[in-house]
Amino acid sequence: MIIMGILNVTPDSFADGGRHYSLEAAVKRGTEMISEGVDIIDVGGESTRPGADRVSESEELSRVIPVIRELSKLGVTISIDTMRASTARAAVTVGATIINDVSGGLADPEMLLTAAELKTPYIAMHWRGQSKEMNSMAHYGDVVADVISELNVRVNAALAAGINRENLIIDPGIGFAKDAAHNWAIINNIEQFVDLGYPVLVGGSRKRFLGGDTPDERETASIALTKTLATSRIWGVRVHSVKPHKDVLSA
Ligand code: PMM
Repeated sequence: MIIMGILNVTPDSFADGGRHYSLEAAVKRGTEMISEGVDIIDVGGESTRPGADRVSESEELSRVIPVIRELSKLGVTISIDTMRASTARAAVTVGATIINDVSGGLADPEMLLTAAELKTPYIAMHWRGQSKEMNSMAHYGDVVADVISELNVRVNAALAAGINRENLIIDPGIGFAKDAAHNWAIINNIEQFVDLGYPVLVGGSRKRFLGGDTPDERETASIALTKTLATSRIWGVRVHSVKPHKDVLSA
């Protein structure tokens, strides 16, 4: 199972906001993750925590591009966490090789076509709406069946836009328009997502459904979650700390 290390170059991400906001701090953390054995570094410049405001394209670019340019010199695989096609394109130009779109192509009508043209792997996450409104969208009949069927729609849209089947990765979008019970139902039925036939990424690290008052207090639960998921057939986990997750995988 691969470990995707989170590098949010933002002042306000829920768990690591402000910690890697300068170029220097972000490159330092990226270098640390490489020494800890990270497989992919996921660089993002826009917080998607519930209630967050959008950032402008120019602000997003000024946060992520210098960091990707520096880290790609170190030879690590980099994904760009963005909902904007233009940001994805700019990131790929300076060395990112994977596009991670939390909106699964819904936020920007150009995204799927851009990913198809760039021929990079594309992570399509389950999403129902922007951070400002997503908590009010957490209504499901059967959450597992509903998320699978909505993800299927995104997969078909991606294929129709010309993204190669081999380049598609899916993600159930833990915490996005979902309450704690929804998130646990998805995790407990994660094999049903694997059965769709695409690599599955799960991003539960330090999210609220794990309990605890602060993101840092959810670290132990995050590592336990990775340990549990390691017994499934998923492709990877998206996490804040790298070494503890690597350690439970090799234990
Ligand atoms: N979660 C966040 C941001 N990007 N990308 C994917 N593919 N899956 C996720 O679950 C996901 C994501 C929000 O968490 P963060 O603020 O810690 O980055």
